[in-house]
Amino acid sequence: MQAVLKALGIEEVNPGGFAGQWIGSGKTQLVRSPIDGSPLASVVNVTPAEFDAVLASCHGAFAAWKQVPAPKRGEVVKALGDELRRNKAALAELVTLEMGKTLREGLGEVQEMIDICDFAVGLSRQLYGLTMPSERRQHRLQEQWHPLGVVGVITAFNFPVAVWSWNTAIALVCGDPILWKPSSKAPLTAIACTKIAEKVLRDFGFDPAICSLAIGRGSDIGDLINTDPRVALVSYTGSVPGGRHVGTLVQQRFGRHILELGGNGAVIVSEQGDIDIALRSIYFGAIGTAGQRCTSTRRVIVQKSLHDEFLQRLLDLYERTPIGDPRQAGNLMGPLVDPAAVDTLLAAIETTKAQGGRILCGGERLPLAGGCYVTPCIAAVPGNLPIVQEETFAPILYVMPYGTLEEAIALQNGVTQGLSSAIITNDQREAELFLSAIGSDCGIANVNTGTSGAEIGGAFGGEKETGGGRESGSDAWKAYMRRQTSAINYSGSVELAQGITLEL
Ligand code: UN1
Repeated sequence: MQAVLKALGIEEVNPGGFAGQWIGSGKTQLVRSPIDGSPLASVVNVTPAEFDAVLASCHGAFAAWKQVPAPKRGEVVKALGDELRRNKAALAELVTLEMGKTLREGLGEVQEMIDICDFAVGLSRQLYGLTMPSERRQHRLQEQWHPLGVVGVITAFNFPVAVWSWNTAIALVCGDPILWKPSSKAPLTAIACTKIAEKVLRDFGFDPAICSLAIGRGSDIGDLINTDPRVALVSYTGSVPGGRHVGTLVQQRFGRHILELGGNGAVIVSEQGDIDIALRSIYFGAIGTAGQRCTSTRRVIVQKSLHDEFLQRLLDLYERTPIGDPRQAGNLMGPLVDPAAVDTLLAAIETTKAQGGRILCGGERLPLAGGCYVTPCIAAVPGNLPIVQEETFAPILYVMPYGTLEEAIALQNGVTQGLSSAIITNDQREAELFLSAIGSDCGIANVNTGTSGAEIGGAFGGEKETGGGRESGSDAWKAYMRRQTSAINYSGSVELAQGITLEL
């Protein structure tokens, strides 16, 4: 553990702000590992005045950064990717130590960071604008994409480094500086990443404040980000109530936001599907990251004819789940992030019972090594009970039966969130219906693979109360840039659009 902290530049006490230099004199918090409660290191939060210094330097860095040619900015992101490759094992282990996901998932998370850097390097030469035919003679109509400004990135504990990288790699090539406010539950990984970015920026001779950091509470530091017009775009990952708050504040000042809020992932298991594929996809989707992904599988909607057999096989898998220290390769499930998360799960189980659900397995506290361990839970429910509508950020999986595919799609869509969904079927008509305009209403709709584990190449995000934002690949970069449309007249005379004449 000490070797990992040392390799990533984490000291016993760490300032939580980076404004081109490290600052922090606010409240000190001791970060403990959910694996066994052992102390990792302390972080000193920034005060509101220090936050202002962070934002001022980040905003100041924009003036020069936006003038660097995009492919040159891409070279910086390429070096960032290389540095992440070098630090992959250490960073993954720190993710595991700090928030408890298994090491193999930690490695996957860092791989996502490397992948988005590679994507962004290519993107740095592909920030394409369009030219359109003008309706006027000897005119040209075009659009260009320009850097936007400071991107405030507010991240959650569950993907403590990948979500920063999706935003940062893209924002950097787009010419935007980044101000990161990580979850207070995962500040050490944020310090480690910022140190990596600092080194890369310094090596190139760029202002390291391009990748700034401000650790502090959402209610003070978060709101300073939300309300300050110097932050052009706020990219927020978190709960639905949190997103409603952020979105409202940012909208009041006509800032931009990308909201990545709650999910309620469902998998439809058709009798036309491969049951082994269904089991593996659902199992990983539900217990992976101990059910703490926004893309986690929370609901299984299974065809009546195979309901009982499917459930039995899933229960067998659940009961064999190796739970324990997430650094040990044999364990598939580590702890929840903190004791409060355990309490939330236990409360959801009681509510499920009270609302008529049946707990079929799991949902118990495991007294392992002083950590926040639970057994993963399956509940049989008749449909989307009120508790099923809620995103309980823990390993509780609701299984419900369906008759026709139309009923299954109605169940899948019958929640307020709209992030991720999947169908397991070998019937092309079923798959196409699920993907059609009258199919899944989610931002992610998969066929024969689970709800989580999205690749960075696609745009990531969802509809309804998930917030509508898109991050990561495809053309999500456009949210990080300012679009400018130009009409250019080379005719030597004035011609008005829409056929309007001007007699002088
Ligand atoms: C999240 O849970 O906030 O699709 C992000 C996935 C990951 C990202 C999840 N690539 O599960």
